[in-house]
Amino acid sequence: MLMRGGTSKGAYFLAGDLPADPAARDGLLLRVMGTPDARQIDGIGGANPLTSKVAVVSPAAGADADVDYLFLQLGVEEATVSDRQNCGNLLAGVGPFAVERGLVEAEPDETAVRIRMLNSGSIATAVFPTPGGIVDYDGGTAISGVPGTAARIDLDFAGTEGSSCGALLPTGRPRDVIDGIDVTCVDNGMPVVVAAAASFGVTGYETDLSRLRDRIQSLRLQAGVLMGLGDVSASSVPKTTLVAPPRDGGLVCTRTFIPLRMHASIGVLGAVTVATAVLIDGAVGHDLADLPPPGSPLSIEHPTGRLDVAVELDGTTVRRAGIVRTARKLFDGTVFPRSSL
Ligand code: NQM
Repeated sequence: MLMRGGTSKGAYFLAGDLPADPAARDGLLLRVMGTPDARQIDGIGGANPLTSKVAVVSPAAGADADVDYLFLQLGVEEATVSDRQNCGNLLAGVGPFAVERGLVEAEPDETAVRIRMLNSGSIATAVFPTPGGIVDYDGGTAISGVPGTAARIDLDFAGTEGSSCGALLPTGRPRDVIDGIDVTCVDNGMPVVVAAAASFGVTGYETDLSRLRDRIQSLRLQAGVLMGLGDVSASSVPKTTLVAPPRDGGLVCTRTFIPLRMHASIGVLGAVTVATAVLIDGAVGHDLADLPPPGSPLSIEHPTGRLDVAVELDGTTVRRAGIVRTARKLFDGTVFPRSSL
């Protein structure tokens, strides 16, 4: 099934429909997407990392979840398949997909699905409308980066701290210096290196920062080692987020690199992680942020609007993280991958 999940788009599969061997599965998925090719002309990928994504869903192996969700990020020009990051955007489609495929029985009004995110082991709960036991994708909720409105999907996260790195502040410090630039290395669902836009000599409000590519790569390669991720030259994490003072009533303004292209907006768990960093005393961004009263949404400004997240901290312990998204079923059918890479 092809679905839009939040501001991403991807192919959703039942795990049982894919080869069990990860190498065979990854080879098949590359051919499904049309990777490697800048235009992905011979596959169903959309020539961008945000539309070159796969969700693999299966009945839950443990009693603490209803379904298991493995996220795979495919390269566009490079033949890479990575399970080293979560995707909170495709996550928005997992609950509806589980109902559509009969893995979860819908309630008559709204349905809550507990989803184990296999990439990190953490659990998310998705709540979405299912009037009469059928998923309703239509509704009045707008999210920046997606035209029109759709049904609201509430996502609540548990245990996202240190999802890939083992600790919220993987270096043990709220601030490090790399290449002479102050950074905060942080992971509350997504490994991110946060740096002030000004320390790169830019405002952080630009729409094209491709000129920073080499400096971003140098920063993230060194940060990857400090964060315990090892050699990240072929990995989609850590991401890098440049922060600047808000200029649209939000918490902070961001420009995010995934890992080297600029994101059209910002990822869900990326936004949760950046908001978390900014709340921490001594972290990069804390001083330039406009902190709202406790309990208010934290609005992350990005190139195409704002993304509101909820994060509550107790020192450096995360008490709560959540977000509102939408998703839509776009197509359900048979894909015909080419026979070899
Ligand atoms: O941060 C893009 C996206 C993402 C990931 C990325 C995501 C998240 O916008 O949870 O959703 O950071 O590569 O889908």
